[in-house]
Amino acid sequence: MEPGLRRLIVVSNRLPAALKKEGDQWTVKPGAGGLVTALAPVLRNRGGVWIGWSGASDPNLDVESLLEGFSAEAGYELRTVPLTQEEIKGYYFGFSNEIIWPLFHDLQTRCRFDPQYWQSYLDVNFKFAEQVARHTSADDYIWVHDYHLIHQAFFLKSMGVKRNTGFFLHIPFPTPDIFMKLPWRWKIIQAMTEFDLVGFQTMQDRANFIRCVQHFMPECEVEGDGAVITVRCGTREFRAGAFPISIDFNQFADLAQREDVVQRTFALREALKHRKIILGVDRLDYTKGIPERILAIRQLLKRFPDLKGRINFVQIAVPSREDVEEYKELRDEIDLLVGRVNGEFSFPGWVPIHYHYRSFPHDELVAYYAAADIALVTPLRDGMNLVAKEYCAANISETGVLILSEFAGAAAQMQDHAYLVNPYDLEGVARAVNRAFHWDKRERKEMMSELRQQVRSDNIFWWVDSFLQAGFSKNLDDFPPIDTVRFEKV
Ligand code: GDG
Repeated sequence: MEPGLRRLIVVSNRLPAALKKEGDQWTVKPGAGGLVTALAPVLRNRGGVWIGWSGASDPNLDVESLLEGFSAEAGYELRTVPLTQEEIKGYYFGFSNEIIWPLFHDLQTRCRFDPQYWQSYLDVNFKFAEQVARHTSADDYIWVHDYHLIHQAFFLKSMGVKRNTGFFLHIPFPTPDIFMKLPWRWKIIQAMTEFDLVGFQTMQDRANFIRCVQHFMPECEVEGDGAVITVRCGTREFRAGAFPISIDFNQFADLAQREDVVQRTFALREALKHRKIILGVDRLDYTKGIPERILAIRQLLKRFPDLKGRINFVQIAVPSREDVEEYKELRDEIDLLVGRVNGEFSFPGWVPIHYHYRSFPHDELVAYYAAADIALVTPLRDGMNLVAKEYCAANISETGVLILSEFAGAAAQMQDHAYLVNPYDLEGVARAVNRAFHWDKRERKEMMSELRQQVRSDNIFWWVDSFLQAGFSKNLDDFPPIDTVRFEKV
């Protein structure tokens, strides 16, 4: 560790490595997401610890020893928080995924406000906080991730453990009228204000949060109007910031240029007879707007029949939360819709929708990005949406068009050069795709090169730096506004 650097402690629901049982043997698989890529060097350099659940719920398993080898290789420590099946059910599947996830995505009718979930959420948060207290010291910086662990700072304080804490919410923060539906709204807001820094994806999310804070604590005053502001509530103060997450641009751009990926890209275009490829890539989740997107493609083919035989819509849906009934129903709904639209329009030699329900290896995904003429990224609501950014980074020909939901956090940064749509407006999405289909090359290049420039500069490393700087720095002027605010500013 470099002298003078504070140790970084990352706390998240899952560790950056997952335990999997293959036959009788447990193996450790490293996580591959952008967050791990960005945080790993910082953790190595500062000396760090990642605290989270390993994914195993067998009480007899010696998880710590299984992770030892991984820790040694990764160059930072991993500490696991053991959870029982019951705890996972209440805290993870229950409170996190059946209450906070739908509510914060404006889908309150999907919430199940079961009081037992709340108790389990508190118990597990306490368990996490105990581990954080045990494995850290007062000089460390604690960075907590996401909605599963909102009560970390609250419990650390209640144990009398003094730490410098930051929290980043990866999902949106809803407007007060939606947030008010949460039976535990006051406790959640209060717990969020216990962190020293609270980070959001966009200025709009932060504005929503501040309005909720001021509703419950009218004495709170806001200072500053940049990307990071100070909130004073009597003698206590904390910071709130907007830090739009991003991707490792070079990783995607380099991969798209690798010889075998270039060949795979060409093979994909060949297989689809050089028709224009419209691409959707999502975890199979009801927030991502997949059924609406398929209906928009149907509308496209009805309204613009000259496109029949000239486009292919490729939807990659990665299995997610497969044990949950609602996700099974969504899968069935999509199967049905794909079948209907294909049944309605296909003719010999052409099927409009190619639907893949599985996870692709990273390089194959990049080949799809590079081959696609149009990316259709139309979530009903999304914290950021990394697919929008990955598509741009991998689109090395700079001739692709990004059609983006105005309800994705990414829209705040990308609105000037993406084609913004309302995912509920099927006619509007169909018209956008038709326009993108006919757009001339010069115009597409202009837009895509601007988008790529933006993702290249505000990448995942910039994101980590800005958050940590806000966690450590004293001067608010270091944080000018970072994205254009479409609706409202605080
Ligand atoms: C949450 C927030 C926020 C997808 N298909 C494959 C595959 N993927 C990868 C993509 C991308 C990731 O999954 C999806 O990221 P998103 O950002 O779109 O969505 P969430 O999973 O909902 O993430 C979101 C994010 O946190 C970060 O803060 O942006 O708003 O909801 O990276 O590449 N990866 C591989 N094969 C696939 O088939 N290997």
